[in-house]
Amino acid sequence: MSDTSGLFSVRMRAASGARHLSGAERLVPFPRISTVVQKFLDRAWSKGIPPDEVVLTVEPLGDRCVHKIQALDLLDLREEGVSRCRDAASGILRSAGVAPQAVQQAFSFLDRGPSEDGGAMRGAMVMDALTGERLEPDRSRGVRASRFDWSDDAFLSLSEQLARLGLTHFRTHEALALASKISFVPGFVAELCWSDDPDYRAGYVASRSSGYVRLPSMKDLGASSGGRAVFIDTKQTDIGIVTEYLERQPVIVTAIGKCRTEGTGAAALTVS
Ligand code: WAQ
Ligand code: MG
Repeated sequence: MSDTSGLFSVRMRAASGARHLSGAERLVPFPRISTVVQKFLDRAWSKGIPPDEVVLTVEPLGDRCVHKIQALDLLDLREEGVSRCRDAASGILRSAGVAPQAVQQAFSFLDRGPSEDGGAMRGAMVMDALTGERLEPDRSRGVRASRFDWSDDAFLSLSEQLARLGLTHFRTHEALALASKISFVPGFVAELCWSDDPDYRAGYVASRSSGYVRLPSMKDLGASSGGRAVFIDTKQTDIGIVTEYLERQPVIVTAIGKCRTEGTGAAALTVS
């Protein structure tokens, strides 16, 4: 082992047959790898369904430069009920420049299960923000963002801020890092996400102008469909550039944005 000073990308994905069950992602120095791997293994087996394959990858970043970014601001929008949450999400996506038909397409794919067989994908859909056309070459896998993490300091401040808002689930921390990386994709317009886990109903929409807007009920309890849609402006970028950035560009979130909450009433939300 010659170089233990640099960072390593540690990744996990668990599957049962062709079905994606879970995945996770960290960027850590060498001495932390074994702890992270243990946590990932626990996580792979913590789902209701035991995986029949778990793939762990440990990869040095080498000399590739790491982008340091600030997290998106987080707004916890305490909207009630699936239809109000979805209306708020659609409004924010449209204000960010996603055409109504593209918004509608994304919702219907996420409701149905965006993979070709109607299940969850490992990665995200990448959609033309104007037409809703899906651009990812493999429509069963999607494009999986990788090589990102919080810095220790930023993670601590975030945990403090989110705890004040009553948000303590690891998914919120992970999703905010991922959404922040995605928001720096060249030609990025907006993102829509909710979990494919039947017992996790929260989701979010994100754009550079709205920040990360968390919504508590994007689907009914027990529904196992979900996923991510990344909307891009195809005049500014293409799927090759987007995929390279999402999969390969190392990103550390070193600073947090503002974190706040707002009661019901999407109309009160101003998105510039
Ligand atoms: N890159 C691209 N797409 C991904 C990635 C990734 N690294 N990880 C997950 N996905 C896609 C994939 O299609 C999954 O099926 C889908 O997203 C959902 O992933 O503030 O937990 O890990 O509390 O189930 C929203 C957080 C939680 C709301 C999202 O997603 C909050 C969540 P999950
Ligand atoms: Mg999941």
